[in-house]
Amino acid sequence: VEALPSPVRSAFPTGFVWGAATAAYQIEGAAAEDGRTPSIWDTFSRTAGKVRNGDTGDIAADHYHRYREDVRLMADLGLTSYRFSLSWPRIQPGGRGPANPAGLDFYDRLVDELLGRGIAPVVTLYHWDLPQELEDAGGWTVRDTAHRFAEYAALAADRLGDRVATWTTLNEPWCSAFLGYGNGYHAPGRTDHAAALAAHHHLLLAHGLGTAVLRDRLPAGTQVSLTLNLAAVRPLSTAPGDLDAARRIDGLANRIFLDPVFRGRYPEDVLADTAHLTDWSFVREGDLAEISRPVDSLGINYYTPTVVAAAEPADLAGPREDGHAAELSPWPADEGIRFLPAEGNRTAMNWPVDADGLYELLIRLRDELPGLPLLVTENGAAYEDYSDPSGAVRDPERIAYLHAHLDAVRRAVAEGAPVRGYFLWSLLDNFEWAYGYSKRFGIVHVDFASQRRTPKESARWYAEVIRTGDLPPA
Ligand code: GBH
Repeated sequence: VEALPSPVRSAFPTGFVWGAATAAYQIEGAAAEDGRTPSIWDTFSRTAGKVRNGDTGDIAADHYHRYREDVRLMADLGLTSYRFSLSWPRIQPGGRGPANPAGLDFYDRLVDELLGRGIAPVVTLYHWDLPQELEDAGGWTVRDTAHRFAEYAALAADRLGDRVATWTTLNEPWCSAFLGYGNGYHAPGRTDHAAALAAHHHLLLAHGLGTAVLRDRLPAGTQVSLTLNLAAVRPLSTAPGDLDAARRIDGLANRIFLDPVFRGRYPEDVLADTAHLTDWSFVREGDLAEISRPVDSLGINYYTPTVVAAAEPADLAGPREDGHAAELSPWPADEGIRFLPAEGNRTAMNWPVDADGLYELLIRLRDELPGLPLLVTENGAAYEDYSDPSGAVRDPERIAYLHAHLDAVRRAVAEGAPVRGYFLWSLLDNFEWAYGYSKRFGIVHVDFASQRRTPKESARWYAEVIRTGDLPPA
């Protein structure tokens, strides 16, 4: 007799990719070794007042020297894939000229170590560490940086392309543009919304030019992708002002990426909403054709939903619910919009836990981009760890968070969302950007004094999910 199909809620699809993610500046350390030059994050973290406690990525989790041990940890977890980023200033110091062989050697060794343990590498070319020299020449606000990125992509592809089957051009260009150049919470710390919109366009152009280079140089069948931190935008109510606020933020968070990449055009309403900041003359003929080159999948990073409403007149002067001062919004053209916290428990980042937002996003992408494979390239949470006398590191809230979000993925898959895999953020506690080492996202605890790694309870929980291909009873 033929086996009955298993009930839809019982398991993830066969072949589902179980991963964990990291980024170069957040874990590698070795900031001045083997020819690496500073990136904008080295400069930013050395600038007083930018990163909590004056933390830098100089040493981070020392992964540059401990990658073998870290890959062993991944193998112990049963990961089938590992998503990491390449450090541009390690591979191409200064962002121009020939490759630095010593920098490429590191990734070569890492890739071989992963493959030797049956773990598929997923490479992100750009996770925010622009070579400082390129920032000095204008950074992402100038067009040339997109061309420099394509050149860097070629150097990486030529060395690693024979063994890396999945490539992502950019991680979260929203953050690079709007936190980097809009409110300055991230490197390079500029605060100019017109510059942020130019940066946004040049990042997308870099994605398109980089995609062309990868297609050209990589073996047929290599997957090329882009990772976006799309927002699950919800209006506070169905009042027209709240609905309009949701339309505008959906435009600036989602459609400003999805329309150019997948439809070859910028959304008219976003162009109109931002017309007082820029005339968009940085968009040249042919750019949108470049930007909309086909990709093989879309990566989505999701942490918490975005709830918006029309601002009451009194709100316009006061501090925002999300803690940002009104004058320091990352969003260009968000005048008159109020950001509110979603319901739900808060993580250590103060981000509300709301797994339905992930489900909603995956269903939306199922409907709007039919047939495009999706990857959850980041999802996870920062919490305090509790050590018990046996030395175990307990993190029950993280387990609850992961359970709820993986259940959301499973529900979306059962309803036809083509989600091919899930990468947990993060494998290791690491340098959490403007929060330095004060926030821990890892399922493996890192003692930053001794660099000792201790898998948390969430790591054992995740290993069991991977082993069974299913979630345990809640
Ligand atoms: C990701 O960024 C990064 O890819 C990763 O490197 C990082 O460590 C991880 O997540 C955890 O932070 O309050 O107006 O800025 C996620 C960054 C956080 C950006 C939430 C958008 C909400 C909008 N996102 N943020 S706002």
